[in-house]
Amino acid sequence: HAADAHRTDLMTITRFVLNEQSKHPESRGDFTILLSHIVLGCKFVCTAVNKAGLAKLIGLAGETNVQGEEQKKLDVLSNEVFVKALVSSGRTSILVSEEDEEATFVEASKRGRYCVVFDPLDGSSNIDCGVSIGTIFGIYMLKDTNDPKLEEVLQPGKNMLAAGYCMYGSSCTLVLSTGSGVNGFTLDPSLGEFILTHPDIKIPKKGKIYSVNEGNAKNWDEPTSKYVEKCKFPKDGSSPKSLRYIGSMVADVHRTLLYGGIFLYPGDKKSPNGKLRVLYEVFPMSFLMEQAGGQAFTGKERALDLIPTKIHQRSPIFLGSYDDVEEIKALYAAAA
Ligand code: AHM
Ligand code: MG
Repeated sequence: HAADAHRTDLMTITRFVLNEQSKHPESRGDFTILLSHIVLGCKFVCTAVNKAGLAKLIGLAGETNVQGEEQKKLDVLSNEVFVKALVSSGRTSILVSEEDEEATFVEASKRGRYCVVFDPLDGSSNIDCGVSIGTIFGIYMLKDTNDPKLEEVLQPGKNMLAAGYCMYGSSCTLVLSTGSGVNGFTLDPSLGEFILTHPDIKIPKKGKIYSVNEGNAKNWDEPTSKYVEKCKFPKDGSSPKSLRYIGSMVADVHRTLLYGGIFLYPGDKKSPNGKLRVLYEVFPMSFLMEQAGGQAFTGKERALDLIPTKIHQRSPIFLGSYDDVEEIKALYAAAA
């Protein structure tokens, strides 16, 4: 049908979340407002990332700006945009960003019910070669708006109200869960709107891909080594898994979510807690995995049960298809 070539009923992310929130009578639209500020940040970063390569090549922005100051690095710029957008939303009280050593406490007049933990531009070492990078975020609800304390964000990931990421790749894709499934939205640049393109994402129960930095194998512990060995030389007659590793968490997790398989950043002898940060990398991605029917494990426990004590704490992480994570859990249980 010719008519099918043009969709006329566009489910934007705002409309989608408004629909979802209307199921909760206590909802006052605050969440929708908060989310629209996060979306604004994502759109800004998307545009900045797309221009980055060009700006360097043809000196669009040049090395220095009119004041003679050096141009801000993309990750620093992205952080500023997110912090300003979140504060001005009037819906946040505490912000934790990968870029800032300390948490930001929002001034009383602009405070709201939510705390946002985020990595404004993850995988930034990939910028200069044009590989996909992303923004990751998690949202907690405050107990007491009048007296926000750091403890509000030092909570297990299962207490998150919502989590998501935006991937700046061949297209700009925002994946979100507010605790009832996972949905993916793609930015339509001509509309400047995120449109629902991946409704109700479910991760395959078992996958054919494993994703890990094998350059660290020398220092791995036994369960991780055994697991990766099994991926390559399965003894049960199944085919070996394929290896895919981009080195950009958002891209590696996005592929895992859509195609299935497992993503791991284990601890090792040199870094017992691995590399990835609990609050704004491990938790949001684990939240999404569980919501999509997968699992997330730290090598010791369900990732979302972990209680962080520091805002920039790290943890080993194994996440992905239910059956694949089940295997690594069994290996750690056997080694304990
Ligand atoms: P970053 O916050 O410095 O960008 O580091 C985080 C990134 C993740 O996106 C990715 O999963 C990981 O580092 C890759 O690390 P490695 O290069 O050690 O494999
Ligand atoms: Mg990061």
